[in-house]
Amino acid sequence: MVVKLYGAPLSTCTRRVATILHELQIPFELIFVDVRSGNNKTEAYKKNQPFGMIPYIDDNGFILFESRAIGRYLAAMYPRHDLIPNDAKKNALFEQAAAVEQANFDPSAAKAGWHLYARRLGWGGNQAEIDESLHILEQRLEGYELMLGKTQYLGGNELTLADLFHLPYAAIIAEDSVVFERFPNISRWVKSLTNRPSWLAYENGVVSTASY
Ligand SMILES: N[C@@H](CCC(=O)N[C@@H](CS)C(=O)NCC(=O)O)C(=O)O
Repeated sequence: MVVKLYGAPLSTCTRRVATILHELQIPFELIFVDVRSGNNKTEAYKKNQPFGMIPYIDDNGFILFESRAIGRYLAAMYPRHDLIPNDAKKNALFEQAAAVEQANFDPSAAKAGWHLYARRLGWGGNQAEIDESLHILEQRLEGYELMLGKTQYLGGNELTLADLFHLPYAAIIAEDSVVFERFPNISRWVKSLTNRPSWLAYENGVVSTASY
């Protein structure tokens, strides 16, 4: 049975998982969860995702939520261990990069990304929230620029899951704002991520993928 991905085609976190599935060449079935109708808030749904959010996966009865945890599980279960290096030092640098994403990128980037995306889709999007979160993000990007001046990717010279975790908010911010433009190393890095086939595959929305 293929991995079942419960989510929505245009959901950012669903696309993060789909991109990782694609990187790992794991076939999957997208099971649409209609969040606009509140299908993610039912008692039945919360048995699998207690916070009533998307996405989660069902891998032959193994249920897992949180997009980054799903990515780590998939990389551990299926071949292609370079996405989470085994070597102790490379692994430590991967963990450092993953922690950097959670501490220095996601809090402001997710907020900015969400409002920019809502604006793009015509669902609103609050300009004050965009401005404030991009201002905070820009300060954190100084550190990113220094890190990416030393290595190709955030955890070293090879792509790891930590880089992929930055998608999709990095892609939305790159398209709908100018905040990365004064950082040449960040611009190069974001471009290298958004040009990956795994990211481009779902640019019109996540779809079930039976083969690669
Ligand atoms: N930290 C979670 C965040 C999940 C999340 O924010 N999901 C959004 C869609 S991208 C959602 O379910 N929104 C609907 C809701 O909260 O009701 C993850 O990475 O999986």
